[in-house]
Amino acid sequence: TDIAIKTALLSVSDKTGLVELGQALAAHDIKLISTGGTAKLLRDAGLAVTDISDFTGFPEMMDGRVKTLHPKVHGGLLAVRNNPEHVAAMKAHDISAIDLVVVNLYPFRETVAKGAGRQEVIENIDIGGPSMVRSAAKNHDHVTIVTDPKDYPSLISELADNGGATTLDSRRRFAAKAYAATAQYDAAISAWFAADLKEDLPELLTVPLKKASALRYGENPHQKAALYIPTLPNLPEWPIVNGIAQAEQIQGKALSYNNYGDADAALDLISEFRDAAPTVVILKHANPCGVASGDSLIEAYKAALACDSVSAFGGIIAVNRPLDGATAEAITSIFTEVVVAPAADEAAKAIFAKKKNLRLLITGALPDPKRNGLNLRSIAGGILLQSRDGSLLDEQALQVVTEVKPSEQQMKDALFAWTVAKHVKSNAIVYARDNATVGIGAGQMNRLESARIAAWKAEDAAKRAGWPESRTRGSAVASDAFFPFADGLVTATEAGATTVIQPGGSIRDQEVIDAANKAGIAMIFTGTRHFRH
Ligand code: 93A
Repeated sequence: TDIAIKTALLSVSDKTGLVELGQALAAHDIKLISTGGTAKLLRDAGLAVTDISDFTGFPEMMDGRVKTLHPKVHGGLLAVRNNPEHVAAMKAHDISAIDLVVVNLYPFRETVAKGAGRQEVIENIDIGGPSMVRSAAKNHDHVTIVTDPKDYPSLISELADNGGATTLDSRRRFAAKAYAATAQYDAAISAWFAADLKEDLPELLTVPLKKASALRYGENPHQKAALYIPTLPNLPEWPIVNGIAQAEQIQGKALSYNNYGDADAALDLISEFRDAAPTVVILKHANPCGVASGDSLIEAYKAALACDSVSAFGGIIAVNRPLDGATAEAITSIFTEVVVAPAADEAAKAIFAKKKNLRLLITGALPDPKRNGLNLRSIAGGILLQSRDGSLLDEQALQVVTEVKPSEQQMKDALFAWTVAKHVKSNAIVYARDNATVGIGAGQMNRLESARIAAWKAEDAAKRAGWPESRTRGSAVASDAFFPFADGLVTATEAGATTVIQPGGSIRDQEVIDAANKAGIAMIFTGTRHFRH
């Protein structure tokens, strides 16, 4: 099953390592055939090359659109060498065998990414290249196909060790990689069409994904897991952003499956504060357990921690400013799993260096919270796809529905609570005061219980800290969806909330408004809900 290479066809856009490969092939007396630019480079390096037009007997034509699309090429690739009929056909039509194909394709993705116009993008859809890749890969019993310059060294050493021949095992591996490459290539083209046609959710979802790293395990140790990242061109509808998957890990153990999910949720929330005062998010199990803004990161961290210092143990932290030494010092005073920051100064890095397990992720500039995007979720037998919840507030839609109007600070607190509530699992109730959350109720099956839990947690925090009263007194409370009954709102007012922000839209809205008026508090309707399941 070892096949000695006698003839090689080289046609590459990325010319990295080409000359070294050509020299290695020539050293085995392998005949080289090449297309225009590739042939020129090999020839300039002093190698003997047959032009593809001499091989096919046809000129390269139509701006290079037709170079290798010829029966002499595809017959030479597809012929089964030990099939008498195939051999007879080769003889009859003067087709000679091609044993090795080295191809990489027109840079379609890169052309889209650099913002090229439609015509240039279309011209960079490679046709002849993928055709050769597919022909050679199909016939891997006889033909070797290499599509990635990173594989040249292993090909060169295999030929050296194996007397100029390749093994079936390596031809199969190269073939599998080759089909993955053409599949990704076509998926990128299809995604570009969907974006060009302004299809938010395309007819056929083709997101080419590449395994970026194997994870130790999934949500639990008995589950397998890996991180895949899209290899799409940068499209307005599906923009590639500085996400957690792209963040640079400065130190600490490898990220786990759960770390990725939590760090992503933390980054998503801190991004809402991209243009705000210094802000810190503390998060556990995809839910924030403290968020605060302040005059400095350290102040914001202390205020965020005060919301729920118990849950913060083993938490994920995200900040919206370059991390400084003082904040790093405070963070390391309790066990923390992951810290996500746009940047970190030397002092902060030095402090973290002492905590070997702490993972520090540097994201660069925080992504735009309002950006387009897609959310995927798998269900048994399918995948649910939705556009990202990029909206936050339509200031025009805000409506004060009570006799009492919120003060400026109450409005500020209400909007702060609303922003955080968007990132809390439903049913979400968030109390906030003085630019900090003071009680968060997450993930309950009814809204009343989320309101109770949040108030209870605030009370518990006050007891622990020795404050005279719960900080829900005088707070604003946000609900991610409307109150279906007045009871949730009553619980919040009993806890001392003086402002409520919620979408509105329940058939019992009037009941809820009446309860707010009776309690003498202000209520704001946003007109938008933010379920997060
Ligand atoms: O325009 S094509 O789709 N038509 C072809 O027949 C063809 N054959 C090879 N593109 C074609 N190629 C591509 O040309 C290869 O995939 C490779 O990317 C590129 C190499 O061209 P050159 O050797 O002139 O730089």
